Amino acid sequence: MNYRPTPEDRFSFGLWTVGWQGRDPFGDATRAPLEPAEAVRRLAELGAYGVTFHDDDLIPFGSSDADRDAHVKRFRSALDATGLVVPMATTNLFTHPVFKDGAFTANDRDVRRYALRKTIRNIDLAAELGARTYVAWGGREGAESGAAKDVRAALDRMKEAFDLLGAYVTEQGYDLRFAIEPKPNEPRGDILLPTVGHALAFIERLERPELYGVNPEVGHEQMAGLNFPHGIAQALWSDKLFHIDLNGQNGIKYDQDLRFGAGDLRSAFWLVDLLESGGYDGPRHFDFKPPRTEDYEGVWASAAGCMRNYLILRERAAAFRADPEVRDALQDARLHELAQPTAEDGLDGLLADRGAYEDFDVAAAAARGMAFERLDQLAMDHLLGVRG
Ligand SMILES: [Mn+2]
Repeated sequence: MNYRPTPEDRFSFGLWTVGWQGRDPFGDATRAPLEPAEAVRRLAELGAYGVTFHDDDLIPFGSSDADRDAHVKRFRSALDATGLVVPMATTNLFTHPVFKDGAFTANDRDVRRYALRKTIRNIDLAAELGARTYVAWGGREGAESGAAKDVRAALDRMKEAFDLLGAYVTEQGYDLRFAIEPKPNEPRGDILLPTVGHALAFIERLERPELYGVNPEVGHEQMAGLNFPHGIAQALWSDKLFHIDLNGQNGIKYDQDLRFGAGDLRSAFWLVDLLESGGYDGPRHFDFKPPRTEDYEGVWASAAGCMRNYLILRERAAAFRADPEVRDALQDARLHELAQPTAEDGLDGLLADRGAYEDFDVAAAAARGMAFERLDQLAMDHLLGVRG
């Protein structure tokens, strides 16, 4: 295997990932700005198929209409020259100080109205560039203190914002769905819709729930100590995995945004196994930050590493599933029983079945081993590359 990515692998990158200059809360930029058109060319050379953007990544905040058109034109020519597509776009509602208390849930009504107009303006551009998914990450929607935010009122405003945006894309006839991106904290002390589960529950309260899904990010769920593949499985089960942000994170700490495969490698293995077998057909989108130690050579090495690790894990997961010994171990672990309904005989059948209770040998069932360790070691052997 050469692990060389091709457009068929559907790898995409945010402009803000390879374009991150390395500015962090403690230090200034370590890299010069990267022209969006240059990012497009380099990503295409590396084998990516798509590029995504926040409005402000492409068009610096405050640009005149003429400058805006020129930026879009340069970007579009780079897309045309390379064949890269724009599967997703999103809005920056967090960098400018006006959003210091949030955007859709800022206490100030004028800020909320401005945030909606800024979003709608970029939705028009997203649709024009052919994007099918519009991500919404509300990094500033939250609080550091108790009384400062009435969370129930804020959720009312959040619902109002998404309902308005859903009405807008419907009225315009855009083929565009929203993907809400959860994150527990950072930059706010606590962010609203902190996990995949919170977002899934919120979506069901919207006027057009079919228009909204989730865009889970590996590191964001892991910052909350959660099992990322489990969250993805529930999103898939709910038909709500509209998009995904792949990266790496080492446990519960600040948002590391490492390249995909760095951080929790076992979790990454199970994630790829799930994405490849679970019916997800969207982009494999990387939302990472090449560490600020790197120059641009390191940036491209980091981007290439994201795709390479995905392809290696995809191969390892396929080998794991194809291994006859794994099939035996899955049998011993009784996965096929979990796939069976518990009471296909219905409630009456269950209540009439003495074997289910009166005659059930509890002690024998309790004594059965589950044989999970052998199964997991086989996965480890495949992941570590010591089997087939
Ligand atoms: Mn992140």
